[in-house]
Amino acid sequence: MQIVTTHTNTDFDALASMVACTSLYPGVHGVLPSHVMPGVRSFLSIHQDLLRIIPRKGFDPDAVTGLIVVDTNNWNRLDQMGSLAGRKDLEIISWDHHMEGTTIVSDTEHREEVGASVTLLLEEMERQQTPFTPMQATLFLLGIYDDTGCLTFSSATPRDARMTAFLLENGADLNIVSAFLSNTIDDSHSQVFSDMLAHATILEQKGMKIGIFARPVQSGLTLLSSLVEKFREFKGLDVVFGIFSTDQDKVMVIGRSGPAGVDVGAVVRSLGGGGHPGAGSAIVKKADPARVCEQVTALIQKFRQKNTFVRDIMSDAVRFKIPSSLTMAEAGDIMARSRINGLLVCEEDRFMGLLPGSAVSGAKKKNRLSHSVKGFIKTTVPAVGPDDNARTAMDRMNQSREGVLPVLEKGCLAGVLTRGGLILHIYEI
Ligand SMILES: [Mn+2]
Repeated sequence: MQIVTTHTNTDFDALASMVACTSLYPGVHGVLPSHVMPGVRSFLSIHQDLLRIIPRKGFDPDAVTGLIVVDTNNWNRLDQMGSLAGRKDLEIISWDHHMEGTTIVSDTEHREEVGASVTLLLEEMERQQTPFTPMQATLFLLGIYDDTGCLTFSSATPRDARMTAFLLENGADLNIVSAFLSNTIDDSHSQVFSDMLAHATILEQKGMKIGIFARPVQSGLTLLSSLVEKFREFKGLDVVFGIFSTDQDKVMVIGRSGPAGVDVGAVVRSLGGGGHPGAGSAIVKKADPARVCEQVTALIQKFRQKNTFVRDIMSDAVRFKIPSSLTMAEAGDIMARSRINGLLVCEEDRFMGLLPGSAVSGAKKKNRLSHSVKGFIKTTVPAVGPDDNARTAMDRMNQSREGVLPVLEKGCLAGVLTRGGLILHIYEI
């Protein structure tokens, strides 16, 4: 018997990939792990009879002659399939988008860095013109959306978007998709979330905002990972780690990070788990929660994403810098000529303040163009230091009306950061 199986805590990408395999490989049966995510559970409660899937419970691995593994490449993440690991006669095919932590050696490997495993399978199905139903299209789309945050995570690729279009062209139902993706939380999860709000430690290190929450929780909570993600969004953090202890010797570590945070996958792999740069988890057995918390804190330092500092993206202030001896008329000329909306006024190198374009038009109206710029400068303006990171610069830029941030070092003008310069950085042009 040839089977396809996937990781425990099965998510929609894993289920969708299994179902795609049952279409792509005739006669293959899906073997579903005992623990599946709640959204997947409720999807299955309605659709199970339409899928060629049997439960893990009561299934005999000895009957397996061919194995397809989807959405993982690690024996430990399968539901008790370890007995197959040493079988030399077994042909193994894998379809996966996890690039690290491989323990399953397969005969045929389809492994590429895309947002969802099912994307790889869908490309193959499109190529082979494998037929599928609108219900399956809907499940496949749930798989892509679940793993890519509806194509918003940085792990999403154009290939995932292309397959999204392919599925929408072939009957995927967005109403059903959104119904299953919205995972409202029950009272016991709400309790954990309010605990997080009250007790999480929030740190700011070199411009990276980190949240760490380490508390015991009751067992059986299945949506802890969405709580961690919701908490990150809610508090506007770069990275959040939830360290949940359910009993004395088992600690669950769940991490979520934005692009300016850490490589969560690398952190949790160091703890024996798995994941991507943006999301991952690990279960540490026989562990002291306080010790795990220390480990996570150290790993955050080790695997933080490369940071860009203001000094890397600032430009020379020469176009923006004027001496305080100029008149408003002279300053107005410079602004018009250079098409800039804010000048940085200095005495020697000492930064005095910013002269906004609006001050020049105001002076013109009131016939004060012959006055010195000194009386018109704004002395308290948003500014950055060369060692601030790009994220801080972005926050400050939000506060700047002129789109010009002076870069100050000990009160002196070290450079300038413009809106345009920041855009070039964000889009890596
Ligand atoms: Mn996946």
